[in-house]
Amino acid sequence: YSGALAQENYIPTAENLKNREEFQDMKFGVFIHWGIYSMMADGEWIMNNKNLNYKEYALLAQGFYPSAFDAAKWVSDVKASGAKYICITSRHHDGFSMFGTKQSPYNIVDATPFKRDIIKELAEECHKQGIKLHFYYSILDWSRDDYFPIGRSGRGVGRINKGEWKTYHNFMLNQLTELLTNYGEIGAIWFDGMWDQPEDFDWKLREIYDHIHSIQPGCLIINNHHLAPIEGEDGQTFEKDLPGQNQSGYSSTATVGKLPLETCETMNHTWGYSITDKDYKSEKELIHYLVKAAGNNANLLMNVGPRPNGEFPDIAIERYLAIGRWLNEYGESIYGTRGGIIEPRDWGVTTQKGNKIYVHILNLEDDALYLPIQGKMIASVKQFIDGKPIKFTTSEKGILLNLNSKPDAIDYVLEIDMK
Ligand code: H79
Repeated sequence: YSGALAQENYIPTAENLKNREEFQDMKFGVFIHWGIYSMMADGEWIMNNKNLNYKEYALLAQGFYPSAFDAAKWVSDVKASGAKYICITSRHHDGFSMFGTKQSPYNIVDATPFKRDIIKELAEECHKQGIKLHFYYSILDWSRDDYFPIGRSGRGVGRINKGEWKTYHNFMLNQLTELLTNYGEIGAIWFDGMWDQPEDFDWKLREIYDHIHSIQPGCLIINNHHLAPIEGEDGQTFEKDLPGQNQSGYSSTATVGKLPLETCETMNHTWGYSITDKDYKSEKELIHYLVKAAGNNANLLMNVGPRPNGEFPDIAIERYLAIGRWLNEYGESIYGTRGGIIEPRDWGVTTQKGNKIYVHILNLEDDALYLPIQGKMIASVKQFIDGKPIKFTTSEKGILLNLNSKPDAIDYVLEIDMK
């Protein structure tokens, strides 16, 4: 955005800065992709991928009745996973609002027989059970004529370009007002979809960002644009990437800035519910990704796509509970930590908190490990799980740990107490 506002530096409030620290301390969140697309059971992009006429697609809403939806169950399952926050799709690319909005009848309260504001029920349960709530919000829209011009996606779905960007922009501002006034304290607004327009497109982001901060100054603004942070943002997220890597291929300029970091990932292959995709990452792979995120100084936001009836798929619950059991034992080496003083390695990562360094050994074929930490700085090295001391020898620049045998735990964690 090249307007006058862009010249001014954004100065986050003290509350916002505090929230950034708390956000980083949480380390693990649950992403929820749920919408009327869930009924098609083939991911959240089905309208685009199958070139569905958007008016016919919209009729799906009339059959949306998630009879098993239970916000209390969702939030207690999330808590059992060890996650500290939820980010839910308030409105995805299809343009359907999963909350009770006055800005368009195309929403869960007005367009479905269910008529319940599931975002309201979820917000109340999150506040009650002490889970932070973030809202995913698509900045592009495949249903509205005033989302102009039609971008790279959502073509061929029967839309007419009317060229009323201003009304679309106001629509978003008004919806954000609703999201930030009707549901209590919101931890973050999480934008997605900027890739839909050319890079020089003027989204008037700074107006949107300032609008959000004028309502809830403490609310973090995160935008999944895979660019360097833009003025007004409070965090940086990387879809399917550890910060700075470019495995997803969404960006070749994924500059890692100084803001709190997050990575989001799917357990299977789609974000929205898929009835055919049962290829779930293993418990070990998921825990490794969480640990690697922490070692890269980032949170992990791990997705679930609930069924059309409102339940989390059984495998997703199993995996969340497995992560939760692991965090019950090892959480101290994850929560509240920051990326370690040693850069991520092939064998694993380090995290740190206060005068403690946690060494997370994920893949090591040896029974010894060299760490570039000066021996004279070290008070003790022990196994995290039982406090058993680890012998080491010191060289000029570092220490060589004697592990006795090749580590075989999912994550063999050592605790180094620094002097
Ligand atoms: O909400 C989930 C996905 O639906 C959404 N982000 C996560 C969190 C997402 N949308 N798109 N993508 C992820 C990947 C983007 C692919 C693209 Fe393209 C490749 C955009 C531009 C090039 C496909 C091809 C769409 C336009 C051209």
